Amino acid sequence: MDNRRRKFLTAAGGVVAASTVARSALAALPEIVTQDRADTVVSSPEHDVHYTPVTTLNGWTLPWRLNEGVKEFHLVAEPVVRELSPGFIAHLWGYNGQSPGPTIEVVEGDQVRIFVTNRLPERTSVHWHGQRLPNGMDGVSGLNQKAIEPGQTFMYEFTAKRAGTFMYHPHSDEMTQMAMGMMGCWVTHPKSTSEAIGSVDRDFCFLLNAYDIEPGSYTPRIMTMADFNIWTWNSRVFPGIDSLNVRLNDRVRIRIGNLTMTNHPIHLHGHEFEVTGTDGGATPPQSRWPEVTADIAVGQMRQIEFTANELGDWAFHCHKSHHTMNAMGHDVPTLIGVDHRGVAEKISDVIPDYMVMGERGMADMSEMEMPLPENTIPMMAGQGPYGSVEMGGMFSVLKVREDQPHNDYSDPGWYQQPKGTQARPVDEPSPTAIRTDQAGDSLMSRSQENKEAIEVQVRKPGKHNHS
Ligand SMILES: [Cu+2]
Repeated sequence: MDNRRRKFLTAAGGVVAASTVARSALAALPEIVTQDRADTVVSSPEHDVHYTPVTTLNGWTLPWRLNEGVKEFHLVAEPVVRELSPGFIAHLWGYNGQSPGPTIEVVEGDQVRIFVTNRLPERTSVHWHGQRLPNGMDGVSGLNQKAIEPGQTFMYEFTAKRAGTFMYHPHSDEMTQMAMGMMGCWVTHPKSTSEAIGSVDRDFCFLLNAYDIEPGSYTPRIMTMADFNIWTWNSRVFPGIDSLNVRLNDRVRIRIGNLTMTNHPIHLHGHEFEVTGTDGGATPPQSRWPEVTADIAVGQMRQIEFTANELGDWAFHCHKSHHTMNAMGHDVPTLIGVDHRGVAEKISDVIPDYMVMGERGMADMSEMEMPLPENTIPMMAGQGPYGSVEMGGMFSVLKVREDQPHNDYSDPGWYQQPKGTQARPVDEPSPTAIRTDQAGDSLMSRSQENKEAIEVQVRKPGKHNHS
């Protein structure tokens, strides 16, 4: 959570780039850079760049080296330990120490060479989702290339022809490898800005992914097709997802890719945005319209943009309510309205730790001191300044502040509501409901009167000829 430390680490990590690599070393494979934590690492490019570098939520950007005009990257496919939220870890597969893998960030027209080393127990390949490239570089094992066997390194090489938002993921035993967390973002910045791709002050990216991890276990079940219980952004769940911290009036771009098995309507509070790009490139400006929720289907990417001109802490989340819920929120019977008095005591005689769940709704679950199995997370765990946010999973906060310095992505803390601008309790006693007796009665009697007539019409169509 300490951005100053993060920035320092990135600056140190960035040393891998061009100038420091001796000529003789360029014959060898590029150095392997790995990341051991799930913090958001703010990119600070070594050289002046004409674009705002992308910030990967709870992720990082892979350093490259320049080898005779070619940007060289080294991805390592390997088992990783990922912290999904503080205190909750998963044994996943990913790249360079994390799942998702690092973001690859280049400029339109760059010649790119990516070395992929396979340290998994099975073969793999990498597909560069959405890119224009030679057919043999598309990464479908068996179709475009031989699979990368464990221990092998393959080289992919192509020109980043089109500016836009892309993903990368295996195209070899996909079901297993994607269920285990193998994926990453790819951003190609335009050579220069245009009407279709303007400049922004903040540029964020993340992938939607999901896991099926039994409470108390560490490894996702890979055969699951629909019944996932951990809904994540970049393999993190709220409150483990960092907030998006911006300055008032910043132009903000967020790139979101979906590699789960279902669609996610991503909803932003307090602002309207436009979808300025898809996985096929920038959307023509004439085709854009304002909205507050963008549905992102499986395999799609959407790039949204808005001006952050409302101060505050604005919720930003998937609108499928089960996707803002962590494990333990599933397969629980509905007990609203059921009176449990006495029942819990009786059951406790047989099952010691028995607890009644959800008789007044599920909100209590967020504050319940329920004994959890080892290594899981309460279904709704995030705390806000006014109590539990009663959310988990795919949820974060857009923090808009007047004094957030440019290029500073650190968390400014909770928003202080100006006096008199917050919903508050009212002390007046609630008046008795006005019963609209007359209207109610007449509606009731009318429906009684009509009942027979309707039944007749239904039973004997055509026999009631009023003409
Ligand atoms: Cu969702």
